[in-house]
Amino acid sequence: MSKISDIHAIQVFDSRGIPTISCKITLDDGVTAFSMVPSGASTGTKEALELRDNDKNYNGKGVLKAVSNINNILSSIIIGKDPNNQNEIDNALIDFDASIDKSNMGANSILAISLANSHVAAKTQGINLYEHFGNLYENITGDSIKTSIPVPMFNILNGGEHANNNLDIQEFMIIPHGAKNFSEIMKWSTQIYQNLKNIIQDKGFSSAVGDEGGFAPDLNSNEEAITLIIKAIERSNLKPGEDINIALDCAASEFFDGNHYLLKGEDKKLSSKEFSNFLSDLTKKYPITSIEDPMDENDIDGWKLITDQMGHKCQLVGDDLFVTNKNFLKQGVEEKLANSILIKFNQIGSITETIKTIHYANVNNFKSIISHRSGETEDTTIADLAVGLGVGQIKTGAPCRSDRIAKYNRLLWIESESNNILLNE
Ligand code: 2PG
Ligand code: MG
Repeated sequence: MSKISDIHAIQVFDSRGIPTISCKITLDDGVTAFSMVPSGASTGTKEALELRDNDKNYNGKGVLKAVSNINNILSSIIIGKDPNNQNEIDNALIDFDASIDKSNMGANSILAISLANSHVAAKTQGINLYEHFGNLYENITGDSIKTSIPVPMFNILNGGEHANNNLDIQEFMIIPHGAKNFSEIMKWSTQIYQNLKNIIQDKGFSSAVGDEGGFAPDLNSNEEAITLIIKAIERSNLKPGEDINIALDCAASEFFDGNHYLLKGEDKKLSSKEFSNFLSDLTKKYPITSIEDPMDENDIDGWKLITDQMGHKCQLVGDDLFVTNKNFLKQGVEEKLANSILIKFNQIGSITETIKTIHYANVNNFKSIISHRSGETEDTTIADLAVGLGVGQIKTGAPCRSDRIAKYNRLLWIESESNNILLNE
């Protein structure tokens, strides 16, 4: 078996021009692989710590300390190990860091190694990365998994922290659930995207895009955003509700003042109950089948209330609420908060822990959605993760901008090369 012979990291830049880490692992048989780490803007407070330099360079956002932790400290723990033992490698890094939130070495340093290791392990075995992730799931959890191509949620209108406009809701997404395969999904979503662009321009709004590639016009209300999307679907000769559903990510922690949800764009100040009713009314008028972070991450009573009110008919996704952490998910399962979890590996900081969280969700009938961050790179690992673990859903932005499209293009290749992997139903 080949062993890890070298690890080297450098500082690179993400889709917002902010520093991040890229890591290269070399094996003694000469095989090499790279990783790049993503970064969020609307982050949950309980996420693992992303180590930044906080000095005068790069507005404090440099990651040179984290890079040096890889090159000068963590490499010595990992060199000589068998890359196929992802579990052992991740645990060695986590144990060495020894903090709850990976704040000693930085979750970004640990994840950079964890990701690069999964790539190099797949390469040296001569298998696809998604196959390797499927094998890892079975080895780590003892349960089997069925690979499948995920149905995406395309974020075609951006608001909140991801855009400089007046929309309070962060993401307005389309789910092409009626398509027969992934190629058709891309055909439909790009058509809708282009039609939405024309509709926005015809109304005299700017068609400049936000951080995740969706348009970011100043509209009169959050509801207007949904009506424009419905128009774009119909202009594409597709049927809202039948071919295409709608998903929202409220990222509600960003507009909760401790007591109320403040919809500044439409001058509304709503209690948890009123905001839950506001969302419930939208689901009655439009084919909205998934709502992420409809409540603030600490508004546990609000989460209970909305899960009780809508959990039986709508996917309610905990992102900031669970931060991909099995312990917080456990609390959610026990207290009946949400019914699904958003999975972002940099919230927890390693592949092994990500797999364990997804396994816990599977066992407890929670759905998992693999997700990008608003700060992304050309790294496409999440596409393979979604396929290999067969979770059925992915969100990785609009069908626009290479940092987003790279993941969708990877899924097109997987579909074209593996006839036996079908779209998740
Ligand atoms: C989210 C994500 C990704 P960020 O809230 O779901 O869309 O945004 O990476 O800024 O946390
Ligand atoms: Mg979110």
